[in-house]
Amino acid sequence: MFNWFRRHKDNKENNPVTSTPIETPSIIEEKKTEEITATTDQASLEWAKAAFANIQKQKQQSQGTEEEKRTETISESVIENEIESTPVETATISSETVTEVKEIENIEKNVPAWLQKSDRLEVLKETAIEPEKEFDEDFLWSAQILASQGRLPDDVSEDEFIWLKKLRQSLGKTRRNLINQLKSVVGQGPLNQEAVMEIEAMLLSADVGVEATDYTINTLQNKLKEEALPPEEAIAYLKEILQQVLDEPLKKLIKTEFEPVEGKLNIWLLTGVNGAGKTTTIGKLAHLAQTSGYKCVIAAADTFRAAAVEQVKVWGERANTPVICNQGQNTDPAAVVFDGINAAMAREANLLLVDTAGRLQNKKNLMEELAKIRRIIDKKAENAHIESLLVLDATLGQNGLRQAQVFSEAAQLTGVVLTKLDGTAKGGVALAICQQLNLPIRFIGAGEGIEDLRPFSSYEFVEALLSA
Ligand SMILES: Nc1nc2c(ncn2[C@@H]2O[C@H](COP(=O)(O)OP(=O)(O)OP(=O)(O)O)[C@@H](O)[C@H]2O)c(=O)[nH]1
Ligand SMILES: [Mg+2]
Repeated sequence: MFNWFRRHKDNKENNPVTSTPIETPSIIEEKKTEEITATTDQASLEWAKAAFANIQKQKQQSQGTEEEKRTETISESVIENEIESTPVETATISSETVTEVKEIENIEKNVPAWLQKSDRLEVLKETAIEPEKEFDEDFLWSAQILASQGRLPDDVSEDEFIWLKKLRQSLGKTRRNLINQLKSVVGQGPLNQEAVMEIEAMLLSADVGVEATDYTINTLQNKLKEEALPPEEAIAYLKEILQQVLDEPLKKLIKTEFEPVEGKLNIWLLTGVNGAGKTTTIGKLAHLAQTSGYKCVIAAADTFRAAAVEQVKVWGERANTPVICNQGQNTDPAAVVFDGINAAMAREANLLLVDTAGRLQNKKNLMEELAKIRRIIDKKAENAHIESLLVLDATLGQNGLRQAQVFSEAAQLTGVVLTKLDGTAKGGVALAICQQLNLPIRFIGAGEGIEDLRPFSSYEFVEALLSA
C-alpha cells in the first residue's frame, strides 16, 4: 500500500529493481559542465528506467494476485456447477476463455496511462519494450522531480507520476506566462527599472499578490547586485525564494509534515464559501485516507442546502467511507458533528472529516454556526487532534483571500486546501496565501475526479511553476 501522506510504501512486499540514485554534485564536482549535464541526464534516464520497470513489476504482481483470486472464484463456480449438474467441460472452456481475454487486457493495463492514448501502444505490443525510447517529457520531468528529492525508484508509485503530470499541466498556463518573460529579463546583472516592472506585472497577473511580489523582487534584486547570475541560475534562485515563501508558515510549527496523527482521533473541519469545493474535497480526502491505510468517517454537517447531504453520501459511496448525517432539513449541524464524533470513536476511526455549509441566511449566521461546531468539537473530543482547513478556489484569486480572514476567527484555521488549480492562469495565488494569511497549504485540487487531490509539496509546486 502506498501512503500518500508519507509518500512511501508502508509494506514493501515487492522485490525492488536495482536502485539508481542520481549522482550528487559532490561526486561530480571534478567534471566539466558539459560532462556534468550529460552525466546527470544519463543518471536521470537510468533512474526513470528503473522506476518504470519497477512500476511494471508491481502491476504484474498485483495482476497476478487478482488472477489467482479469479481462478479461485472460477474453481468455486466449477464446483457449484457440478453440484447443479452443469457439464464440467463447459465451465473449463469458459475458464480458458477468461484467461485469454485477461491476457489481452493485461497488455493494455501494463502500459501506463501516459502511453495509452497514442498508437505507441500498438508498437509496444509488437516489439520488446524499450522504455527509454517511449518516455514522454512529463514522465522524465516527474522522474527528475522524484529523484532529486532523494526518492528511490523502487519506492515510487504510478499514482505519483500521474499526479505530477497533472500538476505540471494544471500550472501550464501560469508557467508559460512566467517563464518566457522571465528568461528575457533576468541574467543581465542587476534588474533595471523596466525589468523590475515587467517581473512585477508578471507576478501580479499570476495572482502572487502585492506583498509576496515585493518580497520576491527585492530578494532577487539583492542577490543580483551581489553577483551576476546567468538566466538559468537566476531562475533557480527565484525558485528558492518562492519555495521559501511557501514554507514560511511552517516555521511556527513543531511538526511540519501533515498526516493523521497516530493513536488519536483526527478531526479535520473543512470550511469555505459556497462553491469553493468543500464537499468534493471531503470525498477526495476520504479516498486518499482510505487508500493510504487510514480508517475514515464523514460527518455531513451542511444541513442548510437541500441537496448537500445527498452529495456527501454519493462521495461517501465512491470513497467507500461511512457518512453520518441527519436527513431532516435545517437540523442542527452541531448535533451531526456530535454524532459524527461518537461514530468515529465507536469505529476506532483515525479520521473524521466534517463538511460544513458555505452559505446561510447571512454571513453572521454562518460564522456563528461554524463557531458552534468548533466549540462542540473542542468539548466533545478533547483528546482529538483538530485541523481546521479553509477551502479556497484558486480561480477567485485575491477575492478568495479576503474571505479567509472572516473564517479564520470563527473556525480557528490551521491550513488551506487550494482547489481548481486546473485550467487557471492564477496558480501564483498559493504564494499570496502563504504570505498574507501565514497559513500552510496542505492539499491541492486539480480536477473533479476522486484522485485529483494530493498533499501539497512546495518543492514540486515551484518546479511545476518554473521548470521550462
Ligand atoms: N475543475 C475543478 N473543479 C472542482 C475542483 N474541486 C471542486 N470542483 C467543482 O466545484 C464545484 C463546487 O464544488 P463543491 O464541492 O460542491 O463545493 P462546496 O464548497 O461544497 O459548495 P457548497 O456546498 O455550496 O458550499 C463542483 O462542480 C466541483 O466539481 C477542482 O479541483 N477542479
Ligand atoms: Mg458542499
